[in-house]
Amino acid sequence: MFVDRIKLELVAGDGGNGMSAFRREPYVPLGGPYGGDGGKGGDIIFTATSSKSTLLDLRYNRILKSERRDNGQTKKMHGRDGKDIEVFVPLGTMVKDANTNLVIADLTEEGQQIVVAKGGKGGRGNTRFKTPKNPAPNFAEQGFPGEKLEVILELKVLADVGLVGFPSVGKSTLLSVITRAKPEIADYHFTTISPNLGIASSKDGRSFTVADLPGLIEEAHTGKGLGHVFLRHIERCRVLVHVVDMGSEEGRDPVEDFDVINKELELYNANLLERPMIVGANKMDLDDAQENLKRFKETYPDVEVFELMTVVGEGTDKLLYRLADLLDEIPKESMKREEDIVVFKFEEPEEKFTVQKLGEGLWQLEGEAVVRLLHRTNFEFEDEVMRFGIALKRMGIDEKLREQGAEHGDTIILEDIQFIFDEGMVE
Ligand SMILES: Nc1nc2c(ncn2[C@@H]2O[C@H](COP(=O)(O)OP(=O)(O)OP(=O)(O)O)[C@@H](O)[C@H]2O)c(=O)[nH]1
Ligand SMILES: [Mg+2]
Repeated sequence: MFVDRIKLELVAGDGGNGMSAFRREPYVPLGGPYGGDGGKGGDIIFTATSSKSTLLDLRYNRILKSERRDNGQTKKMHGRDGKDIEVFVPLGTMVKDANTNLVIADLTEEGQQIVVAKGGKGGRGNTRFKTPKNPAPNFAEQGFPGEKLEVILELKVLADVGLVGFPSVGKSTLLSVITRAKPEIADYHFTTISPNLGIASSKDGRSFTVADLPGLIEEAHTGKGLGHVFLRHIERCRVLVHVVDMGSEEGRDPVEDFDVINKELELYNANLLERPMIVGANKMDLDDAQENLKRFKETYPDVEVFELMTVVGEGTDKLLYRLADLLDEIPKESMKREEDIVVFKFEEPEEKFTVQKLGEGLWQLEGEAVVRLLHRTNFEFEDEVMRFGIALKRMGIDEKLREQGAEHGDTIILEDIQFIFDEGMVE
């Protein structure tokens, strides 16, 4: 089966904690802070490669986790960084955020890379917090969490040529005679339920990829039949071959068929009709074919038509030449996607705090941001203490304390310090 949509859970490694340590050496009497930074967590990186053509292997490993990282060490030693995970995906893979559906990356070029889930930064060791006011800080930062997200990988078939048309008109048969692909061929509708891809070449050796797409029907653009799922693939083809059952084998009128399918393409994406399209007039061996063809040409005088009897492989050489010529004229760049690509940016997780009642008049305050603030404050200085209080208030901590029933004079514990809840403090 051609896997073209897959959901993955990504968990990037957490950063290591910073170290709080002091220099203790016999002949260094006032040894300063000596703790190193924690290492950075591993990233999860996606890389496009032409050596892969499906997302199949990713099916077996739905959760990808990169390494969490070492803590900082004494002697200012930096913790080792976590190993990155590199995920190889075929050209044309689109990575979307599963929750927002935003496009994170569109990997279309060989070697193109993007960090999709970023590992957490390492916490800073106490060496980094040394200031003239506080030459011996006895604290270090915790490592930051790595990013977690769910993504959807979508592979749009990167085919030069897409075969479109009603079911059972002979698209798969055509693919089977011009490439080595072995798609299922049968006289019932929707034999092809996912696209098949093959490589065709003209007699003078110009090769290109051809995708046989599942049959379209009226209202396909609204999801009828195999609907949207497959119209998606058509968007990426540089040239379309509209296969028509000129023999009218199933009693439909090929002149109408052509119009119905074109409308569906247009309703799905108006740009599709601007794409070069030629007609493969198939089943020319059937009785009504010649007459239908005459009518078809009269109705659509500007459309380029190639007569085919794919079942015996007739008419395909000329078609392949023409396709190779058309493809030569269309630069690959012109097929870049029109939509805006939103490049994903890592943002620090939202900083929050929690307030918990420990006992009568006793509260515990926790949270990454407050701890960071605490570490930045030197309580020996009145103005720093003041600034600390104001910052807590701005973060909404006073309000939260009050909400939970704290009163003026209560004791607040934050890490290893205690302070008094002072309602009188003004900004
Ligand atoms: N008489 C005749 N029959 C053909 C020709 N080409 C294909 N067929 C027959 O048409 C039927 C449908 O062919 P497929 O190639 O499976 O059609 P398809 O367009 O891929 O159909 P879906 O996958 O259902 O969309 C099969 O029974 C083929 O043998 C042809 O040139 N002449
Ligand atoms: Mg088919």
